[in-house]
Amino acid sequence: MRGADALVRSLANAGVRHVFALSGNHIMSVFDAALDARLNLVHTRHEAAAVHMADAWARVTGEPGIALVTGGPGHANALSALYTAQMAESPVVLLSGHAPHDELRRGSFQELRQAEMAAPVTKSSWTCARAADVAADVARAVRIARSGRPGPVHVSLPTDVLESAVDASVVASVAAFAPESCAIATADAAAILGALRRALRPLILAGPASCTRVGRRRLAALESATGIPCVGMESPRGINDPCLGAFAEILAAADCILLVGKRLDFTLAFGAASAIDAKCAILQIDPEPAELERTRRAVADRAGASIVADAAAATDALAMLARPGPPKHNAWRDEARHAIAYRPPAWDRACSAERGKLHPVEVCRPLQRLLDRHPDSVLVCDGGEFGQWAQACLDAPHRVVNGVAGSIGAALPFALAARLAQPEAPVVALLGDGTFGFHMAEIDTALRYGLPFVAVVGNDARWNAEYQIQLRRYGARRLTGCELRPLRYDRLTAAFGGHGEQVTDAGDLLAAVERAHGSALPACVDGAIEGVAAPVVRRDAISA
Ligand SMILES: Cc1ncc(C[n+]2csc(CCOP(=O)(O)OP(=O)(O)O)c2C)c(N)n1
Ligand SMILES: [Mg+2]
Repeated sequence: MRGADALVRSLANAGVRHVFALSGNHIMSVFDAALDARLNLVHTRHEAAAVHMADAWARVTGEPGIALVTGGPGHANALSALYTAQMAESPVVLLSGHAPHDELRRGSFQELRQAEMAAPVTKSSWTCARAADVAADVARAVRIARSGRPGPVHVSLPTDVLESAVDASVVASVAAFAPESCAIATADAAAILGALRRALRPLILAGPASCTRVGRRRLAALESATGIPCVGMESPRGINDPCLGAFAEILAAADCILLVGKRLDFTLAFGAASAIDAKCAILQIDPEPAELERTRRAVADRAGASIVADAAAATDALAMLARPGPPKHNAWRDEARHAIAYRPPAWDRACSAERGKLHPVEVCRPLQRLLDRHPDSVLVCDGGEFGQWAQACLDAPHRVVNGVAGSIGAALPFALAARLAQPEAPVVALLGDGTFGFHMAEIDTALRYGLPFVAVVGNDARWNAEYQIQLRRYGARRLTGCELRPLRYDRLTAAFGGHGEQVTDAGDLLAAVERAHGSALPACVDGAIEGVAAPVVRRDAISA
């Protein structure tokens, strides 16, 4: 048995079924070993796409997502996608081939300080020291990725580690992959519930890891047990996330906020009085002491309980301990739910001022019918302004959005991995035209592996988010360089062998999307849209 065999057997024993990979000299032993294990390699067209797929797989299934790339440039290509997974709190493990130990610092082929490069975008990052450790290392990587605040982990695998002989006894046990847990003490949970009950307008905010389907169910259970509004936040728009409607009003009115695994970062204006009332008490439960310390520094005068515990387990523990809240909270909760569900009535009449073009709302709204058809539907949203409209207009049991990272480009790999995770449900990805270009070669991967999805492109022939910044900041006479050509992304998809249609009339959209879904191919519906700014939802008006 080689190190590579110990690696794949350990993964397969632990229940890993798919590894998202891109081949290269350093890792061909792993490809070879996978043949004999029950491990499917999804061979992608770009290393970042492989990591994005592992990320989406993790978010949709709750299982760890594993990516495998080659050393040097393969590893470097993968790194950007780790940032998206890190900010989304997604348990991803990146395994990268690596130059052999005995050639290091001698100018080995594709030699690179890989672990150091990956360190800032991972929870932990190291190079496997010897073949006998490889199985234990991968198990430890998965364990770290899933423990505490979930997130990516990297292990570099030198070729000597993968190709040397090892004893079969080194194969890792299933238990070695299990996450470590940090529960909340009952007394701490009771104290927090007490503080929330005493408040007039309490609010519970959760982070990106709580925005998966399982996470949202957990939050809904806590809301129904406590009667206190529980809100998951996963957008770089933070309090201006249009998918949270008029939430900013509620946040500003709250007098006691519990952060559960939610960072007091830029998404909450660092706790500034512009977003959160200067007298509002801030309680926090977080797996990372450093995060608690950061909050205490930011809001020293109003920091309440500050507890080290896992967010998911603490959410469940609070729900278990909670008694029905005082009646005063019912009206507040209804008010919060009403604000979050609010969308400007004008959206119902939204239509484009330009002939042959659609308003983003006209593209998004009809798709809800398709998403509602299945209990496991997946909604993927990505891109600039169009992605914001999509998130604001649509919902589905699984939402995979580009997230707090604010990094565009992952939609097609996300959709492909979501299809692998949900073989029967509609998988609909909404993305901008600029965003489509990042990973369009993955349409080929989708075809090779039989993984259909429907991509709906809001095509405004622009990097509109940046165009809108130029317009706001520098004025209409200083617009520069953000135009794209009116490319036909439907035709590009058809050229790959997929299904493609263009829509220029709102009335044709649903039928086109139905045909795309029915084609059982990776499909693109190109919606020619007017490039309008993303919405900022306020109850009195929509401002851009
Ligand atoms: C990886 C990455 N590169 C660049 C950006 C900056 N950026 C944000 S939105 C955007 C434009 C996206 O264009 P498109 O996908 O067409 O969406 P639109 O805004 O036009 O609706 C750009 C360049 C980013 N957020 N992430
Ligand atoms: Mg665009």
